[in-house]
Amino acid sequence: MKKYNIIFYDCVDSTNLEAKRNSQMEDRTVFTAVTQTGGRGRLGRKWFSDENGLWMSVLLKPDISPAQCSFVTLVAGLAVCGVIENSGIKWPNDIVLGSKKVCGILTEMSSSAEKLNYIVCGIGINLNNESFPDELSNIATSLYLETGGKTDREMFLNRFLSEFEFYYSRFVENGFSCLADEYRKKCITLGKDVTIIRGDNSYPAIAVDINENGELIVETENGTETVLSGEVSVRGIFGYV
Ligand code: BT5
Repeated sequence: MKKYNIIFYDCVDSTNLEAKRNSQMEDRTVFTAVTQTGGRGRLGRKWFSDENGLWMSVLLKPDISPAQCSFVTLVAGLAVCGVIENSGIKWPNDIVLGSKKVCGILTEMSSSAEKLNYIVCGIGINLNNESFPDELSNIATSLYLETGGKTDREMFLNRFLSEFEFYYSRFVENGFSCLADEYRKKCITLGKDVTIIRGDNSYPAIAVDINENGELIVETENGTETVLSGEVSVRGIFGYV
């Protein structure tokens, strides 16, 4: 396996920000912290990051186009699912255990014109939380809450990196299409009634497929639509999943 250079911190604002501040470092450098004071989700949302989880960001410098960057979220999702038995992927970036979110992924990139400078793939996994703040208790779960066992952070990190390298190297060499079938199998969104939320506008749809570009295909009353990641939120009609 290619070597990952891992940097451990007690506390940072956000491991994604720390990775971006150190983007001159080598490909496959991992920034991980026990706690984050400003953990970030997508679209400026907050990510709850106390001392019970694994918060990490992987700095990557692949020879791919900026347009392919969003695949890295899907690749990381497959890797997390490889470590957490019985978990599934809520397209595109949540890992679900039971019926709640155990992990979120935030992939960011820097590019100039057609050239990718770097990707930072941030992954947050709730490991040993015995409870969550009220506002998250309907959405969030931890490995401990679902399995009853406590998980060693470093052991999980090493297992994750070996799964990540497995999927990531295949993606960089052959493109996402070679992983699309496996992603479909893990994707719990497929076959579900969902609500597509585009800004202020929301409407019902049925999620029917993930295409070779990693996009979600939905059926709406106006026909078939392709949904790009980052463009919309997808919610099950009966709740989070
Ligand atoms: C995400 O955003 O799910 C991406 C989360 C990425 C976190 C990692 S941790 C390491 C790295 N450093 C960072 O600063 N970030 C990355 P999104 O899909 O926007 O979901 C955010 C929503 O998830 C919030 O609005 C809450 O509803 C919920 N949430 C917040 N903290 C949570 C937690 N610990 N577990 C489960 N759900 C949470």
